[in-house]
Amino acid sequence: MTDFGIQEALEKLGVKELNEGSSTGSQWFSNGDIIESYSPVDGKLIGKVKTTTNKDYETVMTAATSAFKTWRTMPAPQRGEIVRQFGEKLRELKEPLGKLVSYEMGKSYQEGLGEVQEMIDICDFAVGLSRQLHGLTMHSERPGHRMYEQYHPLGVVGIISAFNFPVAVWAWNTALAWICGDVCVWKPSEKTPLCGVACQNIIAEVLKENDLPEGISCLIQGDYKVGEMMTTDKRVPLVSATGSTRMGKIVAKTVGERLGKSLLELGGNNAIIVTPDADIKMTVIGAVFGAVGTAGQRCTSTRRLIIHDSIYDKVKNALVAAYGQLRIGNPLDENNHVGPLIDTDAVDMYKAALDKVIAEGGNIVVEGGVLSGEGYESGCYVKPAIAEAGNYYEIVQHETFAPVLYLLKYTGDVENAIELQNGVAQGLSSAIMTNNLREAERFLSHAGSDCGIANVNIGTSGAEIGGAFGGEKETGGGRESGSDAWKVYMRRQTNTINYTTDLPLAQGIKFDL
Ligand code: UN1
Repeated sequence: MTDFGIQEALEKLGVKELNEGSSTGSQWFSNGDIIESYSPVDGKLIGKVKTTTNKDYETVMTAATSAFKTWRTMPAPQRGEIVRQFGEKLRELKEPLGKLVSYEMGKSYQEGLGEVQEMIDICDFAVGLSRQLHGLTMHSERPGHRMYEQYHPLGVVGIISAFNFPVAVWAWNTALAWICGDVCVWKPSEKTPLCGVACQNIIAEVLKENDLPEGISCLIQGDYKVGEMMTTDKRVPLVSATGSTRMGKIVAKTVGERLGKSLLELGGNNAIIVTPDADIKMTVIGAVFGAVGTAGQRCTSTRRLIIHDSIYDKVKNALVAAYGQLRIGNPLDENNHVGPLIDTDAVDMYKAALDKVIAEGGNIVVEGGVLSGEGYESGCYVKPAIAEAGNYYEIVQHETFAPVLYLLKYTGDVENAIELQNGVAQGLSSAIMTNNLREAERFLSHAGSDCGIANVNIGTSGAEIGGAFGGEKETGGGRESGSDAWKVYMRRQTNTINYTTDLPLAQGIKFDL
């Protein structure tokens, strides 16, 4: 059987020798317990890494804090040049890295490549931004005074990322943090540690070629206990964390207790509203990709479809027909649409969700189930399922990280659909399918969607890096990636300069000596 070029990809990324070893960066070594990374694609062991101990963490932090002293004094456009070189290396290694993402995480090879493309895009964005870290000037109330504000680097930025975007989310954070003058310490998901090693190898080479300290980019490995080393550490002024709402609440509390900053990208419960004026063909493509792409494991995956009763059966039938065409199997084989879930725990959660929706009164319209037999040996392949449900069901209110789509019906005005769409605890991504201008504008208005992302005539997933990415309510409120998301990686300083020989006080206060 072909290995789809996996061994070659691992070699190109310098990840292969890890079958024996324990590297978590080319400069330092971890000494903790071993994490074995098994592929959900075929259940095989890909490699091992050692987790970061408290002592290792101190080594990393010493490297990071000392690197910050060099890095922050380099002009931002020169830091941009380093990020440009990193983007170039990613272009060269796009295929092997996309392949590793696909093999270690389980998303389709196309989506693996797409993820590396997001990394390249954010590098390009950051390079341009490195000449645009603009502050403001304002007029002082005092004569002969100048007042302005500027942005300075923060320090060490801690990044905790999730398995579902094992490389891109790190790049969204680091590319911006680096041009802002920060250094980064990254804890990738313990489910995708080798993607972390591959990325570290790439940036370490760029830093070495430029005679810069590797501490500018550091890697630590392990589960939440290793993450806690950063969340409790005063030397880490900003912790950017992507993952479950449960995890985010713990991070926010721990970082908040020491008055640090946290940037949270947590769960979504994303819906598409389908109005009577929707283009059904576009709706089906958007909904199916949103629900089954990445096997339903994106924060932006479509979990709910809110369909007007006048077109409900038509949309439902079109969806059932489309689901009938889906090919489930090895994600490296480009003939397949849906790959495996990340692990068998995720499969158990998927099964529990289907049981729960039935128990709560739901009606299954596309049957789920776990696949077995040839090609499905890892036990992680499941059938995408569709259930008719009520928005108030406990399970519908909950984010299940799997390809389970709930169909909800609305009657009357689009307001009723918007109410259902907003009627969950999460607030990440949302969409409306309509050719009716009034409905679209109402959805986008202040009385419309309460999510961080609101789309018209596209699905909920597949956001571009140019916009700020993130959501409200239990999604955590953070914004990453494009627009002015860079500001969170810097500290703002207001400066007032007196160029006279008098010292007038603000607010006209007199203080004569
Ligand atoms: C995530 O699911 O954690 O819009 C991020 C998207 C991707 C990012 C998703 N560009 O689906």
